[in-house]
Amino acid sequence: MTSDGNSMSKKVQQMQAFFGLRVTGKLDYSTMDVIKRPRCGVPDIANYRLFPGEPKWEKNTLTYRVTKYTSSLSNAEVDKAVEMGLKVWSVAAPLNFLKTNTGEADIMISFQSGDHGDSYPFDGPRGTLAHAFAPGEGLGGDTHFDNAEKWTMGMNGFNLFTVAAHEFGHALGLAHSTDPSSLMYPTYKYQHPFGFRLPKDDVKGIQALYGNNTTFIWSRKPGSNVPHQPLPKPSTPTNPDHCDSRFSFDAVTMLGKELLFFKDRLFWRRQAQLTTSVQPLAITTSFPQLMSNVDAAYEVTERGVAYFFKGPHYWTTRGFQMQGSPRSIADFGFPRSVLQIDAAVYLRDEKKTLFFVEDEYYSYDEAKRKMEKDFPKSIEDEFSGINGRIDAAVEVNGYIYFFSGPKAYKYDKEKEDVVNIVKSSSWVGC
Ligand code: TQI
Ligand code: CA
Ligand code: ZN
Ligand code: ZN
Repeated sequence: MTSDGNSMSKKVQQMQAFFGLRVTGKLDYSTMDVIKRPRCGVPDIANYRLFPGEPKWEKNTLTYRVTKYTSSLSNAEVDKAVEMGLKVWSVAAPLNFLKTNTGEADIMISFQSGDHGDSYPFDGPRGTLAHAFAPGEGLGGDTHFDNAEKWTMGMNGFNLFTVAAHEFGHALGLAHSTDPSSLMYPTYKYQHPFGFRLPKDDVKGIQALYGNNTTFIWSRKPGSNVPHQPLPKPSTPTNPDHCDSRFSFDAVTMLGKELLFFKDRLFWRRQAQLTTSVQPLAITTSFPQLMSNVDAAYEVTERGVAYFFKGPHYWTTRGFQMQGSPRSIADFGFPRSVLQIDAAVYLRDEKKTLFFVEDEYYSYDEAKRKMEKDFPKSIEDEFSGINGRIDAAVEVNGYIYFFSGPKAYKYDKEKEDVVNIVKSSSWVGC
């Protein structure tokens, strides 16, 4: 259980405390009961363990906050290690993590020395490295790191990403695994943060608690290299697959006072302020020229003109009225290499349209009708909290909503950060 193998009794005590057992420091029957597990070599046997009572979070979006940093690393390094340690879990299960800098977060993270008020004092260098509380109110989910350790971003000392990823497993409800290749196996082994893939056993564990995420709709644009799997058949006729938690959009735009959502051959229209359930229509009923699979759309409110993008072409409309024939997206000043746009959003105050192409974006000055110089820029660098490809984007009440796979991010331009994440499908009444 320990990083250095000594102080067995202390470890037993600690484990007993974590499992809510009587703290004796001795390996009695009830303690053995908790740790013993069939260790058979049969493949495909799950080795992960949950905590007694199987505590888990009853919501998918959790907040976290680092309240006390360490002198071993810069705050930015700690933030990065924490973000990456959480991401390990959010790519495996439908979980979202939102960073906050104020108030009470679900997962309060801090570096602590010795006694720190939770009756699990730290023990100086080595021995206990960190601990996390299982999901729940108050201390639940909170994660403490022993400030006496030499925390590093590399291979020397203790790698913060490695320990954080393990602790967050506990904070989400996973106990230790008996699979030596798992992240939740109780032996420290340096894990390289970049390109880290959560071992199978840990994936099984987190999905046992939160269900499975799905990787497949993340990039479903034509030309994307991810193979398409059909969505599973809806279980009831009144539960069409746009209510599937994996549902994503192709394009979203305002059109007059309405919001339009496009997906394959369908679109939904709803009032911006209402969240009543809406029925999809065939795109051909309103925009016969577009047919299906719209890549991006935006409206320049003041002009009353909207633009729809599909491959290297775009169409112009006034409301639902199509204007003329399709033109080339080269009109906007894109480099020749851009043959398709992922998403577009018109920013009303700035009078600029942002175009998202793979992991970069362009800014188009609608007043000058000119692409701005110094673009493209990296989406990840400029929009904190947004990563991966963007499917669709729209501005409503001054917030930018980014749709990326099954997730919709509410982005606050002033705070320069994501302030909420919901399921994309919730925008069409699911
Ligand atoms: N801290 C223990 C841990 O998080 C706390 C602990 C001991 C515990 N027994 C437990 C938590 C039983 C839940 C259930 O595992 S630790 C590793 C290791 C530690 C150990 O400081 O010993 C890591 C912290 F062993 F996996 F490397 C992080 Cl990664
Ligand atoms: Ca220690
Ligand atoms: Zn603590
Ligand atoms: Zn552990």
